[in-house]
Amino acid sequence: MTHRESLHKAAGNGLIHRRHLLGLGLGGLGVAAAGQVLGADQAMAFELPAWSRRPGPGPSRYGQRSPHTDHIGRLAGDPNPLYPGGGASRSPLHLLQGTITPNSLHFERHHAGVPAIDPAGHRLVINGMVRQPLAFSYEDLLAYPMVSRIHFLECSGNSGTLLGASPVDGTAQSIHGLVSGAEWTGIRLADLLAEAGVLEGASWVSAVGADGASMGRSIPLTKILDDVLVALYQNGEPLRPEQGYPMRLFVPGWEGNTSVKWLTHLKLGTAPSQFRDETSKYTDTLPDRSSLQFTFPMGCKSVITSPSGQMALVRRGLYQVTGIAWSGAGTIRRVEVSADGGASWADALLESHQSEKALTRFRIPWDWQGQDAILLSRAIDDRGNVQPDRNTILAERGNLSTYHYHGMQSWAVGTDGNVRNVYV
Ligand SMILES: Nc1nc2c(c(=O)[nH]1)N[C@H]1C(S)=C(S)[C@@H](COP(=O)(O)O)O[C@H]1N2
Ligand SMILES: [Mo]
Repeated sequence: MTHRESLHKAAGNGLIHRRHLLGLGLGGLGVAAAGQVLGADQAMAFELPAWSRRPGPGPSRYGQRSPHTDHIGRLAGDPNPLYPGGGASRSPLHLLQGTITPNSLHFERHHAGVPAIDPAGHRLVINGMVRQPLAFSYEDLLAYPMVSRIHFLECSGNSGTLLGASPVDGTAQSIHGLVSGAEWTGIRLADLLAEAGVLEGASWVSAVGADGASMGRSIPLTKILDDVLVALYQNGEPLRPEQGYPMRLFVPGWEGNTSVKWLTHLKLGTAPSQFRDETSKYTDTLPDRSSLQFTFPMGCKSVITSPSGQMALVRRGLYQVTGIAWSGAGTIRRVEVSADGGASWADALLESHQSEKALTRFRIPWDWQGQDAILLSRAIDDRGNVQPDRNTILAERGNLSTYHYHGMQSWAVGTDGNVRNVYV
């Protein structure tokens, strides 16, 4: 056993203990770090680049990113003339760090495109089983007290391709990019309902959007009173039109479809409305052909975003294996990583703040010396939920449905350094 292995091995095939990310440094590991050691003469030769020699442009009204980062974008499917405005775009998970998705890169899912809503002409109506039906303008809502919460949003169609018979040659973005994280600010719907006065016996709230799809979803009143928001702001600025401007329902931890955008109507009743989006869509066909309806909380899940599908490791040495984890049931407590296809596991460092129904960033150092490897991650939440492997999901649910996949992702690293999606 080499010095390196005996001191720092956390699990098989090169995983290094996460303590080396906690201020103890990676310097003593004897593996090549990425930086270049400067000789005295090179330091002398350092010259001021052109941009340091003169002032640049002054302040601007609305910020733009560096032109050197404009390869970072959402990945949209091709438009379908039979489905105008329909479709999705995916967040570039493999090019982001941290846990907050910039608004311009938040994933999108629209059933009839983005409506051009003038807030002056928009109303939110609350009626049905309430003492006094109410209508709110955007201005009315801005007068209410608001709360801010950091949460993930995930489409239940995310990662569904992993239920397919053979692994697609995809990226973290193309396979898993229908999840994003943001700080959502808005009014607790419980406060608005208290004003309308919920009548005895009401148990469901039906929410409808003002888009061309009139998308609707029914949500149990217990969840609404627990933590649902009428969100008006995202990461500190008014919602983007793609995310539901001027207002959307935000249902923490539950399948993205329930967070109805461009929210215009909330009706209280005693039963779900059986909208199209909760009958023909977003139900799971089970092996016996029965339909499982209302799978609300998103499962405990993680994905390694780097190294990930279609990346290439270009040098031997030290890599940071990093990714995101989340659970619709609670808070991520632990993420384990394997580099040998699940034979051995090491705890990753949870480097970000951990909170309820929010993305958590994990990281672990890995020494790659040109060997074959299969990288996997496994999330565990504070309710004891453990992310299952793909075979367990298939055994339990079959693959007649492509919604609600939260099994593990395995990335194979070849001796040539190429990374690809595989099944183990
Ligand atoms: N009114 C309306 N709300 C909607 C949708 C829609 O098409 N119309 N799409 C839903 C789906 S399927 C998802 S996953 C989320 C996506 O939210 P985002 O586009 O802000 O990421 O919004 C949901 N709310
Ligand atoms: Mo969705």
